Order: sequence, then C-alpha cells, then structure tokens
Amino acid sequence: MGKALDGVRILDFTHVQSGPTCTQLLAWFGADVIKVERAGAGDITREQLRDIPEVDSLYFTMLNHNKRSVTIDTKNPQGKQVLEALIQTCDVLVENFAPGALDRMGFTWERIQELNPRMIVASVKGFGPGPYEDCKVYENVAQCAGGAASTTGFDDGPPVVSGAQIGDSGTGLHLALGIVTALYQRTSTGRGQRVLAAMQDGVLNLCRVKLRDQQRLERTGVMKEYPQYPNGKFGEAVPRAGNASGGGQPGWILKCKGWETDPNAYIYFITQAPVWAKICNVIGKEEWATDPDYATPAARLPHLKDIFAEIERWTMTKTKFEAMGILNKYDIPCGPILSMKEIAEEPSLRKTGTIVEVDHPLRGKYLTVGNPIKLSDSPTEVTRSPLLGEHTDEVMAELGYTPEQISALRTAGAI
Ligand code: CAO
Repeated sequence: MGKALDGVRILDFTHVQSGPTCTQLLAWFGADVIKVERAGAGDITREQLRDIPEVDSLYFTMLNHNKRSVTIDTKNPQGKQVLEALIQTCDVLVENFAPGALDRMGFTWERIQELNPRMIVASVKGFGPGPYEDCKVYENVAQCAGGAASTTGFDDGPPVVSGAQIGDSGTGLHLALGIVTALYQRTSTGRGQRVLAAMQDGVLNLCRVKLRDQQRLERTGVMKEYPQYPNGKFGEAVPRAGNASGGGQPGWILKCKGWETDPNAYIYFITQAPVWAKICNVIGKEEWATDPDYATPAARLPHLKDIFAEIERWTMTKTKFEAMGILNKYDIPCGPILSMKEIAEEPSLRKTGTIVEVDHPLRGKYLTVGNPIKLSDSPTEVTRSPLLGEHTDEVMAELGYTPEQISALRTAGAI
C-alpha cells in the first residue's frame, strides 16, 4: 500500500526533540527524510541519557525512526556544495537550529529560493519576532513562557512544568501541520514558503483555555469552577487550578484502594451533570439527587470539596480498575491514573501500533511510541533510527556522485 507523503523529500536539519518529532511524523506518513548530521558527533541526543555505552540513546532512537542519516560538514565549502545539491532535489528543509545558524551557514531564505523556488523552509524557534527572538530555548523554557507553568500546579505551591513535552513535541506537531499545509498550497502556486512554529506560540495555543479564563477573571473577578471558589482568593492572573477539570464539568483526582503504597492508585472522577443521580446512587448518597443544595450544577459548586471527599470515601474501597468497571457501566466519566509501566504493558496499545517494539542492530529490542495519527490508506510501519552516517554513500550516489568523488569528499572532510 502507498503512503500519503510518497515522493516528498525532506532535508532534515533537526536535532534534539522538537524538530525530530516533526520529521519523524512526516517519515511515518511516507516522506523520504534525509537527516543531515555532523560527522563524528551527530545529533547531540545520540549520546545523551545513554543506558548502554557507545550505543545510540533511547532519546535519539525514539525520535528518529524511519529516517536516513548522512554526515556533512556544513561549514566545509565542498560540504556546502553537497547541501546545495540536496536543496535542489528536496521539497522541504526542516531545521531547529538556534536563531541565525542557517544564515551563518550561508543558506539564507534568498539563497535557498535561488537554488530551489519550490523549497519549503520550516523552522522551530523558541520565540517569534520580539524581545526574545534570539534566545536559545528548551522544553521547560517554552512551558514557562507559553503560560503552561503559571497555570499548572496547586495554588499554595510554585509553578509546575508538565511531563508532557508540549514545548518540544507539541511544537513539532504544529510544524508538521504547517509543512503539509504549505505542500498543499504549493500544488496551486508552484512556490515554496517559510513555515515558522515558535515554541512559545505552540504552548500558548495549547493553553488557549487559560487565556479565556484570564478574560473571564478580569470581567467577573471570580471563576466558580476553580478550587479557589468559594473560600480562597483570586488575584489578577489565572491561578493554578490543581486537578480541577476546567470546563463546565467539575473533576478531581481521587485516591483508590492501595494509594498508601502505590503512587498511581488514583482515578480522575468527573461529576458530569447528566449522570449526577447515578453518581449519588453509586456512592450511597441517594438523597443528594434531590437535595436543593446538591441537585443542580450551580448548587453543587460551593460544595465541590465536600462532594469529592464523599466520592473519595467510595473510590478508596475499590482499585482504580474496579472503580472504572463500575463507573463506566453508568456512563460516569472517569480515568485511571496509569503509570508508564502499565501503559507499556497494555495489550490494546500494542495492537494498534501506538506502542511498538523495534529491533536495533546495536541495542536490540526496545519499546517506542508509534504514530498516534492513524490513516486508513497510509499505514505506518515503524523502522529503526539510522546509525550515524549510515546512508551517506547511498544518498550521495542518488545525487549523482561517483564512488571516486564520494571518496575524495570524504578525504577532504566534507562528508
Ligand atoms: N556541520 C557543521 N556545523 C554544524 C552542522 C554540521 N552538520 N550542524 C550544525 N552545525 C552548527 C551550526 O551551524 C551552529 O553553528 P554556529 O553557531 O557557528 O552558527 C552550531 O552547529 C550549533 O547549532 P545550535 O546553536 O542550534 O546548537 P546548540 O546546541 O548550541 O543549541 C538549541 C541547541 C536547541 C538550544 C538551539 O538549537 C535552539 O534554540 N533551537 C531552536 C529552538 C528549539 O528547537 N529548541 C528545542 C530543542 S529540544 O529541547
């Protein structure tokens, strides 16, 4: 079966996490992704957080599946010529260097346009144009600057960053959408264009509801679904809401049987209005279904703390999976707090290819997260990440270089 992006060639100048997540997705959709790395070292993540000496780390392997690797010294004049040949034959150049690095290599937008007017140049940067545009940025910097950290955590504690890599992988996703959109527009214009995904913008996009709340707060001075209501104080900015679920359906994380020893024996419980009577039945508080202090969502808001304490008395008598089984029978929305160990062992995720076992020539078998986006006409087969420079000769030959020329370029240190 063909793939959605068959025939699309990507010159992949990405490193660390944000850029590689983007090009990995494009590779899974069928693009030919040629990753350019520095000879001898390569993407810095190859050697970061290593669990096996001298073997590409899981950090690298899990972000660079289905790609080819070529090593080119982009500062060597002959290396630059090879890059020019690649620019002329690729559709998209993706990069997440520090601001200005591509220009310093000599590959300005104007130069790239001269070489290939159809080329789409896609970049991840920490910030868009503005006071911080020259800064180098990593995941947690973006979470802090994009509004995630100030709105995450508990009211009486410091800002908290999330385990979800919304700054890096989140921005990689945004960039991938920008790239396929630009490819689509090129089918009618024939022209390439620049695509920019700034990490601050990507995080803020994912924190959209918090900017909504900022404006609600300014207008009314209070947000009744926040745990600060009715007893706590609201300040000028959106406060941290703990585990409250935001929208119109109050939720909280509750202890389950075994919580004393298992840090993940918890369940997320949502007191959704249409199933309120069923919730009351399940937890043995039938009277709450008709009591005017509890019967409507508005009446319940000032009592949420007591309500969740009462529900927790019930969840603590069940394991999170037993509670799930019972609550789902009544369509009461809830979710077990799953550990990474439980997720890794979950058979249904293996079956759908969301968790995949991959074999690597040096590290052996390991688990990775497969393509989370499933296309019925473009199935994903996850293949291992490339060794450093594994495909240099192959790609050079495709560009028309003879074995003698390849060997001369190698001697000159260009590749
Ligand atoms: N041959 C020769 N030189 C190469 C090369 C190659 N194949 N590939 C890269 N280089 C050079 C670049 O030209 C650059 O040189 P100059 O600084 O002299 O112009 C240099 O390597 C380093 O690039 P860099 O500044 O991007 O790398 P860094 O490790 O110093 O910074 C990072 C890393 C991530 C902070 C920075 O790239 C950045 O801010 N990127 C944008 C935001 C981003 O993606 N952040 C997420 C990272 S994941 O948490």
